[in-house]
Amino acid sequence: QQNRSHSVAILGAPFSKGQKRRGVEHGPKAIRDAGLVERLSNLDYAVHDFGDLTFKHLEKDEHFMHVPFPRTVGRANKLLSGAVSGAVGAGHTCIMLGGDHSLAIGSVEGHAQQCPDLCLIWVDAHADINTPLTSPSGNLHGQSVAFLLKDLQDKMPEVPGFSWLKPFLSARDLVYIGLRDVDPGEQKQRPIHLSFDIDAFDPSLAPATGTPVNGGLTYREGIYLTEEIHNTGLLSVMDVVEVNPTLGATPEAIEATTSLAVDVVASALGQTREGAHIAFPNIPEPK
Ligand code: HAR
Ligand code: MN
Ligand code: MN
Ligand code: MN
Repeated sequence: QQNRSHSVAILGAPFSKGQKRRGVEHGPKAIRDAGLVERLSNLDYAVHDFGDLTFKHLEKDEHFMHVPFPRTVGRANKLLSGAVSGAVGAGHTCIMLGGDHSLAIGSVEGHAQQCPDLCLIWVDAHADINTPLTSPSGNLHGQSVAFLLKDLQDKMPEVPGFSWLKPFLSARDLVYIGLRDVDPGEQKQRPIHLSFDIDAFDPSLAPATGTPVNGGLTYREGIYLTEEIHNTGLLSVMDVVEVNPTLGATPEAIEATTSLAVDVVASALGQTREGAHIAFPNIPEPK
């Protein structure tokens, strides 16, 4: 468990300009209100909540091709990158609460400043690997991976707002999910960046999100994934994105989504479904 830190940094990123539906900027507050800090403290982490970053909306920010808010998104990610780099550099495991998934650009880039050998696990209903030329929507949250990959460099135009970013990730550093049989000698001990889009779950479990797609992960599948990532001992940074508390049809739908977000973070940080971290001091005996 060599990469495991006992201190966790929480970074809120209330940002929604990587897509067109408002509300996902309330994700950090909604996930905190669902009890995240208490749950992680109960797992014996020293939890440092750094609060929310403050993002500027730039007044003059024309579309680039059909991509809206390129400079605003680029600048937000530059700011986030510095914050993630600082948190990882200070020795924390970092939990970034979005916000929309365009934020993974800055989160992964800041992580890579400290851990150039990181690998990226992308849990999502979507691949988010469109370029501005292939994107059907123009939305940058569907393009995050394309900004990171060296392999796509000659397919990427220069997007205003992103001149600070040089692609650094190889396609072989990225998995979407699914490895099932790896020999011990094939395993690489690398810091893991887990980018978790809540819409990977089935909409019946995570309804409060902007682009739900039927046929998603079950609770068991999603939590199994985060449990296994915890068991590697290599989790370094985790993004939780696309929780939109204004999109639930009922308070129950919103609560289901936010408490699921807390569950995936707690599980990635070692909470077991058996409740092994809550010891029962002594089992009462009948008189
Ligand atoms: N593939 C579509 C696009 O690029 C939809 C992307 C959508 N949404 C996200 N990202 N939540 O995972 O516009
Ligand atoms: Mn996504
Ligand atoms: Mn998605
Ligand atoms: Mn553990």
